[in-house]
Amino acid sequence: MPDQRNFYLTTPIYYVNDSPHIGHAYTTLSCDVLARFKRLDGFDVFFLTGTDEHGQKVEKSATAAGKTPQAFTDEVSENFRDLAGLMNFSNDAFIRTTEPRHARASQAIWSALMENGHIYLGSYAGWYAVRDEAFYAESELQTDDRGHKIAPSGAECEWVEEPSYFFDLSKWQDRLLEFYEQNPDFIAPQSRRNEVISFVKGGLQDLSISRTSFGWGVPVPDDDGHIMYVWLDALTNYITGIDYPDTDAPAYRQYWPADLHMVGKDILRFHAVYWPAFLMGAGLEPPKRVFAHGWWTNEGQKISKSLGNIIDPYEIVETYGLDQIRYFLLREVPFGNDGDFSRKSVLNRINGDLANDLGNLVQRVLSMVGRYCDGRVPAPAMPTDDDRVLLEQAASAIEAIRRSMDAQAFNEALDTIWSLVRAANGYVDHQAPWRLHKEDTERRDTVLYNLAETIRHLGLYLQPFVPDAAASILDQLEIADDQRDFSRIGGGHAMKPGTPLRKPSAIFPRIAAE
Ligand code: ME8
Repeated sequence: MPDQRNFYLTTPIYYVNDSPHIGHAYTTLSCDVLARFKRLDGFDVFFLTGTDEHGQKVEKSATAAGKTPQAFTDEVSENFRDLAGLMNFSNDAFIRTTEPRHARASQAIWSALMENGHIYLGSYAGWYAVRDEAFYAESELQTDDRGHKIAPSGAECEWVEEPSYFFDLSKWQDRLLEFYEQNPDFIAPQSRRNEVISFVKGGLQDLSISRTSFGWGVPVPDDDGHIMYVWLDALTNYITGIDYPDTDAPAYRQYWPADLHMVGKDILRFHAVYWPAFLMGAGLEPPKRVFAHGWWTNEGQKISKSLGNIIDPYEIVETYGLDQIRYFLLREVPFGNDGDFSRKSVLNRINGDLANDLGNLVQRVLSMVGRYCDGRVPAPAMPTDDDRVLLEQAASAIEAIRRSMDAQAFNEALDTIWSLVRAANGYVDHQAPWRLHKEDTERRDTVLYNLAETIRHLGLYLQPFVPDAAASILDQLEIADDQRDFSRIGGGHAMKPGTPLRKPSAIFPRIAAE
């Protein structure tokens, strides 16, 4: 079944008016880990990220910067490309919504919706929040003490009255509910799925999908006076990236429907309600799954530009190290929940999980191999029950990890890996190779061999999460680059006794408290 081995996943495309911060890094990181995992597991992966460059918000930021929107977006979209370099993201492509191919795709989906009778011309009179690029019903808003209307997200709304094209969203309630019913895994986590279902059950209103009061967007086909609503344009990036409107293109045929759209909980409604309706309306298949993850706060406070507490990925990577930050972000909170970034918890994770548990294990074992075994992989003799239990845990961990990754439970996958780290540390203490060195060198070699094999498995499993550290572990075991995918798990691919190893080097040094 060759087509079962494809995996297409996407990040949101980020608004270029903001500098990249920890929230953007987090979403793309979660996709990066999954993309790396799937590649190692034999999938043909397409991992797309990019920037959302149209709309009123970006136009306003360009004006404030004294630049044309095009010059402004050319410049600032680079910041998001650079983030991928900083964070070691392995995206296969980077899409910008100002590319000509994207205007073509957006106009094509518009025309398909028009032909299928889902778009009509009317006029919009209602509330709009530029910050969210979203329309709100009066009933959703609160009035602040200055008399301004405030959206549930906290964004200020303005009154908009203009001619507008509408998408007939009100007609989609039953079809969407039926779709959610038939595809119980479409929205995750479960609590978010319930939220979306009750929102749709509450009734849907037709959606304004064009604007006339400014010009920075994709022109509506056959009507120069309108540009497309930025969310219709933005969502379409997921199919532009695989060559829509050419639905016969190899990329489109191979990768659509997408396996996963990863998003923050703030933009779930767009992805789980509007997007499948647009796609079905245009005669296209909806994606397989949308996962809405939680929100990071900074030392307990909401992260916002106005509070001046944005966490800069460059600063934290510089201070703590890249793999350390990647590990912290994925380990600290059950994926899907909100999380708090606190320097104290970062240090605890680094010094506890990484330095004490994992780093010490690798360092201890490899130094003993260096000292006792002349720096060569020792030869094992007959295994005991303890040996079999450890090696079996090492080899079978992949099944639990795979299940967790397929559920986007990244923290659970790391839990499974750390159970193996703990088992290996327990085995070292219990078997005491330093004692065997004096009493029974054959047994000593067997124990160190089993530990090296366990560390090889740890190195393999850790690759998606902490790619540099995992590469260093596998390098230190002299595992060739083409021996690092998950088909190498288990005893059939075990290390060859006698292989000379290099002098061990530390992977996760402790960090002193600030
Ligand atoms: O919404 N914690 O772009 P955006 C966790 N262009 N994640 C966070 C976060 C935080 N504090 N802050 C931001 C847009 N994010 C649209 C998307 S997609 C077709 C168009 C992440 O730049 C999270 O993934 O405002 C959130 O959904 C996304 O950044 C919003 O990015």
